[in-house]
Amino acid sequence: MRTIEGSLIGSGLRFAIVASRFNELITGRLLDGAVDVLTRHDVRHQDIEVYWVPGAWELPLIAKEIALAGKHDAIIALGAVIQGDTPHFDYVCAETSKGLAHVSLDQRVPVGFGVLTCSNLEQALVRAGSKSGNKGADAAMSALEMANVLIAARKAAKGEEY
Ligand code: INI
Repeated sequence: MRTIEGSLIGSGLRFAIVASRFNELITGRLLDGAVDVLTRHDVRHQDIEVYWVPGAWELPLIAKEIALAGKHDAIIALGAVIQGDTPHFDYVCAETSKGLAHVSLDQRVPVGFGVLTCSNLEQALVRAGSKSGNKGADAAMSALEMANVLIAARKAAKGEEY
């Protein structure tokens, strides 16, 4: 039996974070959480690039552009979509999540999904660094593990040491 898994070692890996300005009170905290996880796992500051977009809807396009450039081992997408009185929320959530999934699968790059989809601001706040942790940090942790497991899987597929 052989097991292929990703370490949580970040040295030498490069990450792009795409964050949306909409609900920046929340997304700023998600960004802090993501950067904190990466740097605590030895990712160098110069190996982290942060891109800002207007809203969650715009995350997939910039994520795709980053993926196509091929300079990063993983992308972390951060956003906060909060329900209003109209179905707008559903469209933004659906297309953002679908778009990011497409980027990941089509471009074969890990995309950490740190997009909150909440009923109200309070729900978002508890997921952005208080009672329910920090989903930006969680997305960064997943991206770190995925970057490493993808490297290992590619080596294993070529019969190399991983
Ligand atoms: N964008 C968000 O990131 N969060 C929201 O809660 C939100 N709401 O509620 O409207 C939102 N809308 C903007 C959208 O992402 C686009 O930026 C906008 O439609 C322009 O393309």
